[in-house]
Amino acid sequence: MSTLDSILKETRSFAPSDEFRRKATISGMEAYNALCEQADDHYLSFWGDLARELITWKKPFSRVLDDSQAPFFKWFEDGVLNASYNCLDRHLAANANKIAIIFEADDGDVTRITYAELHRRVCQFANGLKSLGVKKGDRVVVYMPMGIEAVVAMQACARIGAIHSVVFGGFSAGAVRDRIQDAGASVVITANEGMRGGKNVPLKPTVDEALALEGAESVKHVVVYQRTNGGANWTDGRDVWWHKLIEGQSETCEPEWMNAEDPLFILYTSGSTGKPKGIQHSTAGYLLGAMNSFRWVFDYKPNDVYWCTADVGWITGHSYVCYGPLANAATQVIFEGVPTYPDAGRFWRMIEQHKVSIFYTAPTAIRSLIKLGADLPKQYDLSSLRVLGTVGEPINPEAWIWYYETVGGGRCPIVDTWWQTETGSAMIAPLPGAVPTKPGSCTLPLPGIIADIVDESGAQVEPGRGGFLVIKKPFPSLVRTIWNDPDRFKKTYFPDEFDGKYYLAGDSAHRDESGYFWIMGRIDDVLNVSGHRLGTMEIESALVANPLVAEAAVVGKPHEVKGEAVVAFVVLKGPRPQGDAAKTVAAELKNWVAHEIGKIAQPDDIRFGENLPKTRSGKIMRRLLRSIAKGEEITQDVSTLENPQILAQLQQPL
Ligand code: 7RM
Repeated sequence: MSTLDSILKETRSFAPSDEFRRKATISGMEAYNALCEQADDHYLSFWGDLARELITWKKPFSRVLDDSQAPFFKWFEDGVLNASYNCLDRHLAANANKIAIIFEADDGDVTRITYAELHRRVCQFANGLKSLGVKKGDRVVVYMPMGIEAVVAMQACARIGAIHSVVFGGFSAGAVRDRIQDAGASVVITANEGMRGGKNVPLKPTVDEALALEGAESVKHVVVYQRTNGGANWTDGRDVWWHKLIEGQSETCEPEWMNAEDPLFILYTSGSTGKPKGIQHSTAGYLLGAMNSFRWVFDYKPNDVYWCTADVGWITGHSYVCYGPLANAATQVIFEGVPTYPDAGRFWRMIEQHKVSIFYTAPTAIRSLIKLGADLPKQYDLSSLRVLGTVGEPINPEAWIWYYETVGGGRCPIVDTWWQTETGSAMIAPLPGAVPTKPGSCTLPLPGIIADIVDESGAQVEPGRGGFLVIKKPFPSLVRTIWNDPDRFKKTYFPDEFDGKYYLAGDSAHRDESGYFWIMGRIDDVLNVSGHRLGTMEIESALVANPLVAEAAVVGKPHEVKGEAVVAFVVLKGPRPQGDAAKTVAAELKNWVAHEIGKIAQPDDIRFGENLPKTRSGKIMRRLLRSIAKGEEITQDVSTLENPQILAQLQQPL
């Protein structure tokens, strides 16, 4: 790939208020720069000091990094610890009665649970798992609705040294089977059903179906949490109710003391091709990344009420629900439901009710809430908020400004956090009391993260040019390997093109004159129009800047002259236009893009839908859109698609 042409022009910048900066843990650019310098000058002691300061060790480590088998790096290798001990036990002296979790169910029911109570429940459930024969190193699949029990299940695994593999509750039986099989899981933890948007979602029936498929024979037991009154089909000897399992179990459970490099969990990610990769994380390095980035990126303080809307089925729900907040003894909200039920004011009402001070969500949720009620936040008291965050995809400047003004009241820094399942914790994000933000940019790397943008020879590209986003030094929370497939790990993430030295993120990005990072999309999504390589994100941002447009996704289709032509899939704020009205709006949008960024980026073809095809975690499925743009029949697996019915709309030419 040659370098990319960057066409997005966004010059607004927002520094933290003096008051915010003064109170922040990392206060001002001097403090940020000092940390970066420390990391540059003494990389190993920088990470070693943090690991000693933040983690409670059973036995301290003697060496920070072993890179003799790069890229299979080992951090803090001879240290001994337990992740669940670090999230629970060590808080009991000072914070036993502090609220750990405020759980709001789909129907609005609220449950509060203290650190002491969470600790008791985790210990009991851990003892229950042990009674089923689960031991250190065993793999346990967690297929649960979002709730306290999902966190208990993960923490209980961590406590006894079992490796959890959380599978998002929206995945199909086939996907569940694939993950069970690859991991060789012996136990599945699930619920009879979940509740989302007022509807019951079956879970146990999907597990039954998965276990009836070939390849799932490793599973010996299924633990079933009774979330609703609905029953469940039962396989005697295999299935056991959660409440029966913990009956009579002790409320204490000595943690299994783990080596720093013992796997804490596997989380499967589906890339654009091939079978899902089992991203394997370590115990100590991962925990350090999650814990440290939580306090830096959110400027976390002990009296904050923090809410991350991600499900535990995604890495965000691991690092910034299960591990980061609990390791910091934070109080957090977790939510079972969806942002639009019973109405599009749900998030804002919950922020008001629980006095949320740090709110972390995805751009896709923000855009859909703008579409459904741009003025709704004004009906709620959101004055408790002090930090806002985004994750999962680039946020277009229009949505950013709305989030900043309408939700944050112009008062709250927005932390746009770039990271991946593979990186385990936030890599590029503003420290909110230090780094001024720019709408659409994830700003600067965290201290200790040596990110860069390079061309295919590994040379740094000049400002304004796009290229491959890489991380040039190993860091503690980086993926250790792909479960059962070290060769694929090496080829995918430390390719020979860069002498196996750089971690290749798979995203394209560019940097502006002040060194800020702008993510342009996945490498596979790049367009080549008449020799200009364009990131999808910039054209999408231009489209969304038009007042008529709520959401847009851009892909390429082959073109005789230009190589590739731009095809845009657009969701309007109003109803989906048809016939001549659609043609008129399409012409207007084409002119708009030509005017905003230039003729080169002008779409040849525009399609309108009521929505875009998205994965369950809200990422747009561009490979599907590429097939539609080419007029191909859709043969891809659409089992992870949230809303399959809109494909027909998008297939309709104007
Ligand atoms: C945390 C998460 C990773 C991919 C990543 C990017 C995209 C995530 C941002 C972003 C622009 C961001 N893990 N991505 N965060 N793009 N700005 N702030 O999402 O493994 O599920 O996805 O998501 O392409 O490579 S993930």
